[in-house]
Amino acid sequence: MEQSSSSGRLIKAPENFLNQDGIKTVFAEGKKGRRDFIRSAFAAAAAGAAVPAALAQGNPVPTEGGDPNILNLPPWSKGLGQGVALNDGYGKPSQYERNVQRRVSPGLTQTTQASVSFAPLQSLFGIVTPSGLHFERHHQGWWDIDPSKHRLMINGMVKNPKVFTVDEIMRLPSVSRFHFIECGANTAAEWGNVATPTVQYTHGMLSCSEFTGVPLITLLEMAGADLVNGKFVLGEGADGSSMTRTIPMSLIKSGEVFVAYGQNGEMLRPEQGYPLRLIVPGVQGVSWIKYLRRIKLGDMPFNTKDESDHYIDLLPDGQHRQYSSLQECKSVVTTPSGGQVLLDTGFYNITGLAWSGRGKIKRVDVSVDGGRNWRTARIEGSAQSKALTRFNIDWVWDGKPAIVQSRAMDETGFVQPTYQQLRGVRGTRSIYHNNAIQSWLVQENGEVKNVQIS
Ligand SMILES: Nc1nc2c(c(=O)[nH]1)N[C@H]1C(S)=C(S)[C@@H](COP(=O)(O)O)O[C@H]1N2
Ligand SMILES: [Mo]
Repeated sequence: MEQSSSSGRLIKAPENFLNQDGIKTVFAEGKKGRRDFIRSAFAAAAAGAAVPAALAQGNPVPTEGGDPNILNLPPWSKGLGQGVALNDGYGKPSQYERNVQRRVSPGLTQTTQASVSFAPLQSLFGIVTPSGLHFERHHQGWWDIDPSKHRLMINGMVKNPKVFTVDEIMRLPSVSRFHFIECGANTAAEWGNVATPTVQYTHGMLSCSEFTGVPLITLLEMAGADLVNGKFVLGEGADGSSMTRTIPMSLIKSGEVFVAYGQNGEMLRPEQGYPLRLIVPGVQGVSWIKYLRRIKLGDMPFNTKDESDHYIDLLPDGQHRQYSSLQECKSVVTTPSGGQVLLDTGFYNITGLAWSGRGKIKRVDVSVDGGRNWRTARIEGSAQSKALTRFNIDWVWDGKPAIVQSRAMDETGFVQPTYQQLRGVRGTRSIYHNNAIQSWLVQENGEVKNVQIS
């Protein structure tokens, strides 16, 4: 296990979150002085008081004989640092953060090459997924397409079929919006009581970025679309997967769906569909067509392979549910989560993410006793529609086993279900759209495990 970079963060040391095998993590520093300090803090927190400012700021606490990190002047205080970090013209994270990685699940069967990588949700703050850590799902591999050779065609029920170059699209009025993307198969293994070890593998087919692009309705109008009879569009990708999906005009007319070229302030990453990708807020990832090359307007759903054979839900009565595209209200605690270790009792900040394909997150409740009692968490900043929403809540761990859960509610009043409620409607044979409440068991020895409780 790598040692902490001693950043002074008392509650967690993200640089320690994942060791080489990506499972075990360290959660807090175990130094005696700090322990005592935290102890006095949790009495206050338990009484409902605010966390003392010194703890919140992570002030160093003297150790016996003096802290060598204070007494000895480090090299970086004495010498000349490096020149500008040009590298190859693009900055990189600290070497001490190299365990924060996308990972390929050991539990997934691989064919010739890996086709899914999971985002390290346990190591991320706020709501934005750094572009280099965005999850990936490729049905036929990814490409770095030369934008000068890429075209987007608009055809079907339009008066003037049009072909756009990337430059032409970038001249049009643009929007920039934060949205989450979640693969419909996120959390799929948990249907079968598999209990994947970490939140990276249970929920890591989820990311959130600020995307920039042009509303699809603008392009359709430029092509003279029949907005009366045209009810659905087909989106098609340029990669070998022939990824095609039906998107209802209701989402497009509202201006919500857009053709993106930007992601987190720069051009899309190749893995995310450079140079053009469809953004379909609130809808499962598969409809967010990467390498977008065609939009066809029609008057009925297209019933393509990726919506007739795949991405359908087998219900308890044996019927398949089709076009269940919306990602329902869901949340997960990312700290503490599976694979992490609490090294001591005392104060912890429970934190996590909530999101809903129906709009804004209104409230997130957190339980530390397996759902018997709930407290309402603080929502960080103002919740944005169909974007990840960060929540935090104070917790003082008394060293006894605890089951940590979060339950989100969106602005429509939809409440995230328990496994029992979800299975009551959906049965147990589904793959997609598992939005049940996740439980993390904190054991007496501080180890955190994925458990399912009904
Ligand atoms: N052209 C194309 N678009 C695609 C895919 C693909 O394989 N090819 N995969 C889809 C699926 S199933 C998901 S979940 C998301 C994944 O997006 P990401 O790789 O940017 O995370 O892209 C969707 N769009
Ligand atoms: Mo997906």
